[in-house]
Amino acid sequence: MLVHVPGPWSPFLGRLALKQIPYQNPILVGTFLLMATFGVALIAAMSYRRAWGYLWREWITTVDHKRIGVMYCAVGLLMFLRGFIDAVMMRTQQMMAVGPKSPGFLGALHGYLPPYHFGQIYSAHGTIMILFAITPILVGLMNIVVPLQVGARDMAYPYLNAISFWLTAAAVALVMVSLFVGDFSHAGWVGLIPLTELAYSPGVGVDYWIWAVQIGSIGTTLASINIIVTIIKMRAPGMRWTRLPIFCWTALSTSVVGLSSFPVLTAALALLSLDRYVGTHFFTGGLGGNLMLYTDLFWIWGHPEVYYVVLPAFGIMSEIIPTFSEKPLFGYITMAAASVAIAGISWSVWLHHFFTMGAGPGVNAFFSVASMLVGIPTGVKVFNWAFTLYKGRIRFDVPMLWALAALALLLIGGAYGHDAGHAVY
Ligand SMILES: [Cu+2]
Repeated sequence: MLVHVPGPWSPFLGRLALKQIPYQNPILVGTFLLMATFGVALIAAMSYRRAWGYLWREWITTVDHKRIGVMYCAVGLLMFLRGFIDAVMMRTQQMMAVGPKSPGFLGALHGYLPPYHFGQIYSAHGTIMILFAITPILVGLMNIVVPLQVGARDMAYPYLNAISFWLTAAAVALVMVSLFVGDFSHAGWVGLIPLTELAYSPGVGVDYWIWAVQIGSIGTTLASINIIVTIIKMRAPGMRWTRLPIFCWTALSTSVVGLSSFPVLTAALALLSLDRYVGTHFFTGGLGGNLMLYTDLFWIWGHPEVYYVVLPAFGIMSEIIPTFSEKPLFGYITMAAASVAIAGISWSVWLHHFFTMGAGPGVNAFFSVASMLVGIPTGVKVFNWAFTLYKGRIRFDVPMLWALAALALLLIGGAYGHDAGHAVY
């Protein structure tokens, strides 16, 4: 475990000191050596192929929506790998640690990860998978597809699009740096309050988490603005709302959700930063602070974020199922309306993430009923997909198999009482 004693402050490095580098942890040192070797090899290969100029001109400085989309997907996939490794580490730890059925691994009663390290992996896994894997992959896909589907040359604001991507990339870089300098938050991906307060987490981990999430969510807010304006203003002549491709309907709904919810997260994290850096008491227990205020603000973003990641996925299904059934989509209007309805209802359900926190029976009842309501537009979608399949000439190609599996998963998840989005939470 790293011991956090604030060291002397210097103008250039701040409080950064050698002891922030976890050289006593063999897992992190091993990971660092592996990544450093890979990095050096990559730099050498790039130099040998004289690819730096090409990389700079064609990718790093590009404002082309397809290239930015590809880079979003690449970053998302890379972080998906990182999140996957985190998951494997958590599961192997649970396998090896002592429990009712396991006597402990090779005499090590508590597995191979110290609790503090496990907490970081657990928090990094959640943060990465939701904010830096699924979200960038879907934003990347919308970037590639939306301008093509509405018949625009590019996004409405190509330069802003590049800024959105590089903000996300910077946030990802912060998360990766936290592996080797200092540490990452151990307070879960939701930033459990009051664990994220300075008194309980005096180290730099929570600060890494705040800054990474803050920068990344500003990038996603800007991306949402871009997609909304592109769909509203850049449609080809003659493309009325009833002719908008169905994926664009979900992209539009999801971006409205993103634009209206990410700023709440930005505000919540800004208040948390004030608590940590300035000594305010927005979320601390005493001195007038309120723990539930943070939880409310976080989930006012957190729940709509569920739909931010599931609506474009619904859009993908709505494109694949008609294509591989060789029939037009059944119930286009209701499908578009269902996307908008899901986006709307996503606003009134956030409290179902903390029913036991003591909001009172009336409030809990309201949020239970509102949560059930999401089932109606989602059910409309499932029936529309089913009727699209009905009497279609179905081709079981790979995309169709994935779409059908997603449909099955949606039904099973619904039967168990989880709505589509919460299956991934
Ligand atoms: Cu929820």
